[in-house]
Amino acid sequence: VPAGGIFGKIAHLNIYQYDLPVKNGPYTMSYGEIFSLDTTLVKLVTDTGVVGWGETCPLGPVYAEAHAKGARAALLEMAPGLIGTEVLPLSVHRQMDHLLHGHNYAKAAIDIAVFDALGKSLGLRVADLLGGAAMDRVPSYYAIGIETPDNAGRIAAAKRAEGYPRLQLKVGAHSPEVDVEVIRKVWEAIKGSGMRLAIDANRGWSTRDAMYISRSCADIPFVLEQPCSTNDELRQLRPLLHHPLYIDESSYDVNTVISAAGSGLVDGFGLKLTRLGGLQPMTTVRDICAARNLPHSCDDAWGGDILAAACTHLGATVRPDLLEGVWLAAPYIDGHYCGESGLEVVGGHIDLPKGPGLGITPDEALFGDPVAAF
Ligand code: 0XW
Ligand code: MG
Repeated sequence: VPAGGIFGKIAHLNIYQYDLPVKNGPYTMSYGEIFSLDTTLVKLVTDTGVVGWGETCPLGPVYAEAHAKGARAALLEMAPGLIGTEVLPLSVHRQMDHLLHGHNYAKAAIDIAVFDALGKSLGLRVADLLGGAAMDRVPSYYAIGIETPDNAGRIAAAKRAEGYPRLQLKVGAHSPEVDVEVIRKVWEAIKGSGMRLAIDANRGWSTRDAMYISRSCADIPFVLEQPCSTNDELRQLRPLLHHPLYIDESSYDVNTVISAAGSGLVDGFGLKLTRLGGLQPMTTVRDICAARNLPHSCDDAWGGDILAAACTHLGATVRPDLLEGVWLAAPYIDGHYCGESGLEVVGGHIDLPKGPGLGITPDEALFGDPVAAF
């Protein structure tokens, strides 16, 4: 047994900043467009010499209550107090909560690095640490941005041909009438294929708009994802909808998931790994959803190969009939900072990495000097 506890203690933490330009950008949603993302990477080294990597990458400063510089500030706040902590998820989460209240999206980067290091110490994949993989080829889904009706239909047909089992269509930037046209074009392209469809307004509609869309498209079997901003609006809206209701942005943490699931507010979730605080809390949410038979995705808002691997490992452990897919930013990113070990979506699915931990190896030289080292 290595010195310093069961699997060693955190000896060093390096924090890196790295830019992820959007391939053929911008990435568009109801509230705006994004041309490049600012990601933060954490390299954790244990006193036994094991290295774990974590990442957090807010989708710009508006998608959620999270932003890139805030992530790094939170990590700088916690890092000194984390040195010497046992490399065990609950020990590290309790120590992080002792050092800083909230800021799940920053804590998630440490959480992921701990699971990566622990898996490497044990020779186990992260999926095995989370209870075991139910699959080795994980379904993904593709998000179509804000597009004209014809363009959206064309992209939907292309993703159907690629083998994606599910599509998400971004709406909420056009008028509701044009959004209905876009939805109908996408449905025309995929109906009969067995592909599932989510319509995601990213909080962009009023209850009035959401009711109009659901009534106008009552014949199309999609799920309505985060149509409005608050759960109060969604409680008012829910009995008036012709479609299942999923929440994403307003599933802030484990508590709001428990309330939404327990009160029957939702039929499912679009879940974000870093918003919930990392693999440890998201595994709790996975099991709450299983207890209530609530389908959900296993995503993050953006991120490179480290977040892609973390979401895929978790996604592989979800009860297959409840998994809505693992969304990756990889199709919108040029290249991989993990080189050959980087994850790709092929035929609409992602191969679960085989190696211990996350099963990937970041090319540290790409990141330059750390913005901080402890
Ligand atoms: C489609 N996602 C998982 C990725 C985008 O960053 C936003 C998010 C969503 O569902 O809102
Ligand atoms: Mg969403």
